[in-house]
Amino acid sequence: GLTPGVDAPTWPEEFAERYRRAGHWRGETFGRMLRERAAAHPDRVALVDFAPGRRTRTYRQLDEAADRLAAGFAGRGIGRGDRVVVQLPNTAEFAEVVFALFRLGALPVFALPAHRDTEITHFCAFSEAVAYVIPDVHDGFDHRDLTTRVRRGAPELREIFVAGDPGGHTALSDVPCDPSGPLPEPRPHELAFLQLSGGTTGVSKLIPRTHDDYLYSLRGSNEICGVDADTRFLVVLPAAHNFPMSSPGWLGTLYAGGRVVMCPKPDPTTAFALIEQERITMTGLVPPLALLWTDSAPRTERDLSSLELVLVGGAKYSEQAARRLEPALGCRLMQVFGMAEGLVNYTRLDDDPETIVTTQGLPISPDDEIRIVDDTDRDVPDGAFGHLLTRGPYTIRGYWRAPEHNRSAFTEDGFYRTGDIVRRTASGHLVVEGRAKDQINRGGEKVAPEEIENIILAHPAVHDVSLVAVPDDYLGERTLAHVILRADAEPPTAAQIKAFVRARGVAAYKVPDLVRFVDAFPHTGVGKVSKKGLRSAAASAEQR
Ligand code: J2J
Repeated sequence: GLTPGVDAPTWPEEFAERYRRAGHWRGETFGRMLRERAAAHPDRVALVDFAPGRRTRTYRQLDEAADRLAAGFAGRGIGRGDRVVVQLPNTAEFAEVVFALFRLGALPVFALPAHRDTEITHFCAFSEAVAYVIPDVHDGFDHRDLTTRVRRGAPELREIFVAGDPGGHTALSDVPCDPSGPLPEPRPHELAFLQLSGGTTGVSKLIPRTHDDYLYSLRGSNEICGVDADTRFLVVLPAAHNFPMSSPGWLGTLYAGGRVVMCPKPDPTTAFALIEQERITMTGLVPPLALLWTDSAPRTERDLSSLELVLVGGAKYSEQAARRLEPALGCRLMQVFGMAEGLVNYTRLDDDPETIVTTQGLPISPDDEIRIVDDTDRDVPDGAFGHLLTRGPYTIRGYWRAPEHNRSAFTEDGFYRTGDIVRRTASGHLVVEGRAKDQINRGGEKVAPEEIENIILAHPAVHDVSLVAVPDDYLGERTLAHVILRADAEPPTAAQIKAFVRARGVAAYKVPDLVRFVDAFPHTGVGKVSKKGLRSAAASAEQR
C-alpha cells in the first residue's frame, strides 16, 4: 500500500526527475520535518486547542507525542503501508495521531467528523484499514456508537482508538508505548496518506498523496501566502479537509515553524474571540462562512486587528461578497481554488484589487500544466471557457485502487480532468465559470448526487429520484431531490424521505435540503433517459 505505482498510477520517471531537478521535490518527509522543527525550536508553541480548556503543545511536545504514539501503534501491529481511518475534530490529538502514522509509514485516511456509518464503513472496507481513530463524543454525537456497524462491514479492522473515554475500546492515552527499537522511516517518494475526493460517483475515491508532492504544495503555498514563524493560523474548517490542511493550512504553518490554533467551532462568536485572544494572523474559510464573518464583524466587540489574511475558497465566492470582506474584517483577501487531487490556485498578495475579487487565482507552480479544452479535448481559444485539465508536481496521476475510474478521470498523458469549467484571463488567472461533473457544491461541502439517489431509491415507495442543485443565497447551492413515487405505495412526506436518508447514516450535509414529488423529471427533453436507467447502465459497464 505504500509504494506509488502499485495501488495507484504515479508520475513517470522523466516527470519525477524533472520535479526533483527543479527543486520541487526535495526528499523531505513529514516525520523528519517535525523532528527538525522540534530540534530547531523545541519550546516554541506549535499548536493550541480548546478541548475543552486551552491546551498548548510545543514543537518538542508534539514531536515526543508523535514518537510515543508511533511506538504504541507499532506495538499494536500497525506498520508500514497499513491504512488507518482517522476521524478526529480540531484538536491536538489529530496532529499527534497523524504525525505518529507518518513516522510509521502507515497511511492516515482522512474522514471528516460529519461522516457517519455509511461513509466510514466504506473508507474502512475499501482501504482495508486495520484501525479507526475516533473522538468519544463530538458535537453531541457519540462516535463509539458507529463502531459496531463499521466493524460488521469492515472485517480487516482490528483496532479502534478513542481520543477521550474509550468505552470498551482502547484510549489513545493508554496505548502502551515501549519503543521496540528504531522505527522504519518512509521514503520521500512513498505515499504519506489518502485524502478524500469530493466524489461524483456513488462513493468517494481515495487520493494517494506522497511526502514529496504534498510538502512541495506546502512550501509553495507558504511562499505565496507569506507564512512564516510569526504566523498564527486559525483552523476553522475541519482539519481533515485538504484546504485547511494544506492551503497553507495547519501543515503549512507547522512546516514554517508557526503556530496552529485549532478552532472548535466556525461561528463568528467563537472564532472572533480566538482571533482576539490568540492574536491570529491568518485563516481559511468557505464562502458561506466568509459571508457570515463579513456580516458579523462590524458589530463585534472583539479586536480583530491581528488578522492579516483571510483565504476564501472551496466554492465560488461571489464578486459582491468578495468586495465586502477586506473593509469588514480589516485584512487582506486571497481567493483560493484548489482540489484534494492536487492543483491549487491563489490570487497573489500583489495582484490588483480587481483581480483579487474577480478571479480564483494562479497555480502554485511554474510546472503546473493547465489545459482548457472543449468536449473533444481540443484546446479552446485564449480567454474562452472550457474543461480544466491539469498535470503537475503535486497533482495525482490516478486515484487509489480505481483503474476503471482512472481511465475516464485522467487523459492518456496523465492530465487530471477536474470537472470544472474555467476561463483564463490575459494575466493567466483562472475564473471558475461552472462545473461539468455530477457533483453539488453545498457551500464547499461536496455532494455526489448518485450516492444520495442510491439511498433514496431503497425507499419502498420510491420509483425513481434525481438529486439536483438549486441556487442558494447563503450556501451557493442546496440540494433538491425530485422523487417519483410508485403508484401502488403509501406516499411518504418530504420529511420522511429526509429522515430515511438520515437513518441510513450519512453526513448531515448530504441529507436533501428539499424534496419535491413529481410525475416525471422536470428537465425532460427528446430522448431523455431516466437517471435510474443511466445508473444501471453505468453499473453494468463497471462490472464488465
Ligand atoms: C469555485 N469552485 C471551487 C473556488 C474549490 C484549497 C481550496 C479548496 C479546496 C477544495 C482544496 C473553488 N471557486 N474558489 O482542496 O486545497 C471546487 C471545484 C474543485 C472542487 C475541489 C484546497 N475551490 N472549488 O475545495 O477537493 O469544483 O477541495 O474541483 O473539496 O471544489 O473540492 P475539494
